[in-house]
Amino acid sequence: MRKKNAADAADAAFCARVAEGFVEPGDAMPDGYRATLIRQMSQHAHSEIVGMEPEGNWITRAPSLRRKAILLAKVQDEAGHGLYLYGAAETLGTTRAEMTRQLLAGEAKYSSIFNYPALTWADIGAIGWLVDGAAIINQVPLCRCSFGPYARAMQRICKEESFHQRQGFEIMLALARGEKAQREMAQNSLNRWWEPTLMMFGPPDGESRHSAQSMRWKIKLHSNDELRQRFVNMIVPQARYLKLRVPGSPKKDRRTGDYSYGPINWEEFRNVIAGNGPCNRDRLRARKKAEEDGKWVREASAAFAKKHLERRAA
Ligand code: FAQ
Repeated sequence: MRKKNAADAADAAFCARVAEGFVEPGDAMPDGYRATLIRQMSQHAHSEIVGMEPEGNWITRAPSLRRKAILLAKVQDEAGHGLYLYGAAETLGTTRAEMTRQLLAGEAKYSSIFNYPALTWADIGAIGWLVDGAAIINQVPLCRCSFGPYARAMQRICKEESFHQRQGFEIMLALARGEKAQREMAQNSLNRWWEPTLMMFGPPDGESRHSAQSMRWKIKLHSNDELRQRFVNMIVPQARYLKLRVPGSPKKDRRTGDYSYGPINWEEFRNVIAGNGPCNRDRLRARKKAEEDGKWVREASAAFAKKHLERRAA
């Protein structure tokens, strides 16, 4: 009993500490706080890196030089986001090698959304508009999360995500104003990406095992369902502007202003995060190949850094 009271007091003291300002890497923090941050930040970093795959697949097939240059820059941005996040997670005592090992061994998750294929050019529009749109809704609050390096990484990332969402919307706009076949391609993409995008926010609040503690620690600022609703409220008017039909025909609640959505197939979500989505195996195979192919580059840069340090010491 005395032990429990002491643990509760320590937890209350840390929650009070979190309310005062950013926690920095050298500060005292509970083991659970550190472990939760490493889990979430490494999953987030893996999502950025694996998230390059569906769009990267379209760089050689972009319909014009302008589209190709923009897509190339966007995919490079995602790589940069992964690096900021791995770097921020490393300040908590883990290493990039260990995080990569966990991803390749299937021990660490990455966002469910990247296990769906990009089948048409309109999917590149839908990924920018919907997936980056969801990422912004989820990540803008994280700029005010309690851990300094994560919050600062998110500030840089969110600026770039806004550009990503606009480029996706602009692709959809061009298709929506195009010929019948282009409008159908855009509608078909929205139909396929809508539900998987809603799943990105995580399971319903009643089934979210981490939310309560993460919100106490300000690692998360809003619940999964709150953010999902914000996303729906943002996208429905944009879809109407594009003259596209959102699946499920959302209705506005006059009292709250919220649009309805769903139902969401949570069985499919569980199946995808268990490794059985349409592209899970391809995604991990590509990461394993990249790790193997990049081995000589890592060895060469480590040898160069060692030589440089030795010269400086001499
Ligand atoms: N996919 O208790 P909760 C992007 C897991 S970046 C896979 O609610 P939590 C940019 C969860 O890990 C997208 N797994 O969990 C881009 C946990 O399993 P665990 C990534 C999911 O952490 C755009 C279990 O379910 N963004 O898109 C998912 O409190 C275009 C129970 O769930 C972030 O990572 C899911 N969707 O809340 C890049 C943002 N949802 O670990 C390229 C930061 C839940 O116990 C192209 N992360 N799970 O085995 C977060 O905000 C949170 O971690 C949530 C999940 C909201 C994702």
